[in-house]
Amino acid sequence: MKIVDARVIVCCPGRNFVTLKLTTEDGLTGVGDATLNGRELAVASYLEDHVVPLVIGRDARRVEDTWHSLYKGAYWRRGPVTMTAIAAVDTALWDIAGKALGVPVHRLLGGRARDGVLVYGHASGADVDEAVRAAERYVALGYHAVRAQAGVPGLAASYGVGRGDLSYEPAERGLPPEERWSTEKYLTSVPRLFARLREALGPDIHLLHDAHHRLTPIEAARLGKALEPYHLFWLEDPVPAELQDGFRLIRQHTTTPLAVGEVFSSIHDCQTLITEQLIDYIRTTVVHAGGITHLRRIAHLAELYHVRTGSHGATDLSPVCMAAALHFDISVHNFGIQEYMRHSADTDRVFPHAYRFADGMLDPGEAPGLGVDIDEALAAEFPYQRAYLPITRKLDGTIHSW
Ligand code: KDG
Ligand code: MG
Repeated sequence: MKIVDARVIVCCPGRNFVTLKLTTEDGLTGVGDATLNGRELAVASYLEDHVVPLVIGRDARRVEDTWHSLYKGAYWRRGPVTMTAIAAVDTALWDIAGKALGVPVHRLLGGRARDGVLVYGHASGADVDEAVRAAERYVALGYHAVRAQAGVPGLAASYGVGRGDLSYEPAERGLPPEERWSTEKYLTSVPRLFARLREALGPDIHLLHDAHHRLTPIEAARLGKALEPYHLFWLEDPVPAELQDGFRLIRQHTTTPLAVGEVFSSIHDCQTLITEQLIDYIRTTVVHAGGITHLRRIAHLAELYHVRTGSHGATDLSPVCMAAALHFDISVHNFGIQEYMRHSADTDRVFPHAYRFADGMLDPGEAPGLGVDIDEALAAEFPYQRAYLPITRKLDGTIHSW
């Protein structure tokens, strides 16, 4: 089953997406997400210039062999650009494998291990009142888990705070906007938000929060302790994870569960955090961590250490990634939760998909393959637009992690 065509499609139905589409000699097609927010064209070039010539003529059935050939064959290993490109090929091959056998991909991954995929939505507001109202809207929509972010008094813009609807999109057209940050103001405001949320929503709704890599370990420890009375499902990205020793310090101080990994691209990025049980949830996802093949390896390692999965699922991961994530989520034993930010109506039209939301859960469906496609004619109506994520500075002008 030779691959005879490989196309890289870049489109912007509200935000930029890069999609790889493979076609086999018998006319089967498979799609893979290759979107790396703010650096999209680097992955498109990696695929077009270096990977497409390698996959044409390969046997589409050799998923594992293709993964290792692209990983080991490049000599230069890991990194988000490389691993996103490999993920796109891997995802498309799993899609083809399912279609060739007439079964959904989750059947090839061991079948359904649960009834549905628990997801969390994004509630945010300019202040605590608005964020609480947004969380109540999610609960009314049937969500059992809600991530909450609120504007920090004294700061003009805050990470995770959207523009009044149910979605949040940080990438801005043109050059990156700059935001200001104060750790002191943030640490004072977050416990107030969660006190109000527990009061409003009661004890059963799962509450999550993303610190977005902005704290030092001792600051994160203070936040984790302050949030203990509100029993969060997780505190995400408390510190930048390059220095993983920081997590040991946080762990010594708080029982608030920790999640990390959306910027990781390889099992080697998570190995210490998992094997030393320094985290509770690993957030690597299909598109940025080498595809379904590599994500399963990470999940199987994590299973041995009581670490569960919680894949990244922001709007910059296309519906192709979301579909692949759901086949993984429903089949892997140590699944924890899946992030679910609803895509725009235009994005949903460009990427028709079989997955459906009901009662706080997503289901990947039973369509052969991944159950997702790209409407290329429609995609062509939404050409690429330069866009960047914001840059953050402290109040005195020093650059800080966004
Ligand atoms: O591209 C960056 C976003 O995906 C990221 O900021 C979203 O942190 C995020 C999350 O948890 O969804
Ligand atoms: Mg995050």
